[in-house]
Amino acid sequence: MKKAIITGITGQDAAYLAQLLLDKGYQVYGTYRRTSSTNFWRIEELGIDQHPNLTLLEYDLIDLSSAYRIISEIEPNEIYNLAAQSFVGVSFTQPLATAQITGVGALNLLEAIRTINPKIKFYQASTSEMFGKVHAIPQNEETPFHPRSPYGVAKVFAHWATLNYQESYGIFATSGILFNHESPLRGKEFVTRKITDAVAKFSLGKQDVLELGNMDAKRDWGYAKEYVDGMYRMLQIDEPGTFVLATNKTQTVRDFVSLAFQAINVDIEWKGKEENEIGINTKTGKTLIKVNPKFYRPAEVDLLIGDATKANNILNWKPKTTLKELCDMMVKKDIERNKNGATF
Ligand code: NDP
Ligand code: GDR
Repeated sequence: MKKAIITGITGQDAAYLAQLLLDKGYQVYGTYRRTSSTNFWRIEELGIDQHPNLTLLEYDLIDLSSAYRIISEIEPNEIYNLAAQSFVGVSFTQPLATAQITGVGALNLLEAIRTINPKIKFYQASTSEMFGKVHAIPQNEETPFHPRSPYGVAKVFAHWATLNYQESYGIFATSGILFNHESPLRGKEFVTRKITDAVAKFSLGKQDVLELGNMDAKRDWGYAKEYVDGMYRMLQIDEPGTFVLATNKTQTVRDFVSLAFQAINVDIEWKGKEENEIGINTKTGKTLIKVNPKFYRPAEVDLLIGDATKANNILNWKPKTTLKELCDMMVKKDIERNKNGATF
């Protein structure tokens, strides 16, 4: 039986990846950091929290000694490093913590692998945020990095550390440069879920106005469940490498809002510009969306659109779910949760 460690089991991707690996017969070790109220709602929703082959372990990415401990105790075949301080906005207010967790955290694991067993395969959760300022469209494995946030900077460090351990020590260390991927398990601080949760609340008469930041940002949004399958595939081939996963389509935040309201049969008309922009219900004339500059970031990533040709050719990976299908799925789930009084 293959053994895999997945860091960040309380997060979106780790929950889906754990489900996928359990289905494939793996023994899965999901790590979480100790907090006063650890929340396992995602693995509970997927119905895998009591799975006999899933073990949950305390582990903080910044604690090198714990990396040694878990790797020597478990002797895994594969490690998927999905834990991170992953919210770009927060990285501007907590840049040092982000550097430690998101950047050095990956190096801690690589260093433990190098000394304990260099045969362990390692997956690093890299990101399209590393591309940052637009230098090429669409972005692929050859596009230069120009990160625009402390989060992006920390991820570039972790990405190069991964490649460096691959080149220096022959470790099977792979970096997946994933573009935004969403799902009903997305955290509410991220814009898609913030929107679908608000739309659900509107439909139930629980919210009047939704405040957002930059409406013009363009993102390449895919479905998280399909992206974790890409991660798995990256560790099953003969050689380590770097792979972009993306849909090759891009939409603005404004487009996503319109799509989410369409899911409850409300059409939005947009008026004004930048901080004066509002979104109005075409039937009632009521203002549903306002811009609040408090959600703006000191530097923004304006446009992301990825080219996943390499992943398609080598991994036979292709995204299937459209943004409309994804958005409908998220709104539907949020309506159900809000009806049931769920807080997550
Ligand atoms: P989430 O924010 O949902 O999950 C992040 C996880 O990291 C949580 O389990 C969190 O724990 C954990 N974590 C945070 N700090 C620490 C720490 N110090 N020690 C141990 N664990 C910690 O992220 P996603 O599932 O969306 O993303 C998975 C990975 O992929 C992340 O590394 C992210 O940066 C990256 N990524 C994500 C993309 C996306 O669109 N989703 C795109 C590209 C890359 P807690 O619950 O306690 O906060
Ligand atoms: P991102 O995701 O920064 O791309 O990082 P997020 O959903 O936070 O922002 C996407 C875009 O929407 C704009 N925006 C808002 N964002 C949030 N969170 N809240 C708002 O109210 C709001 N209004 C507008 C943002 O400015 C931005 O342009 C995600 C994370 O999952 C990272 O970990 C991952 O690496 C990248 O995707 C790829």
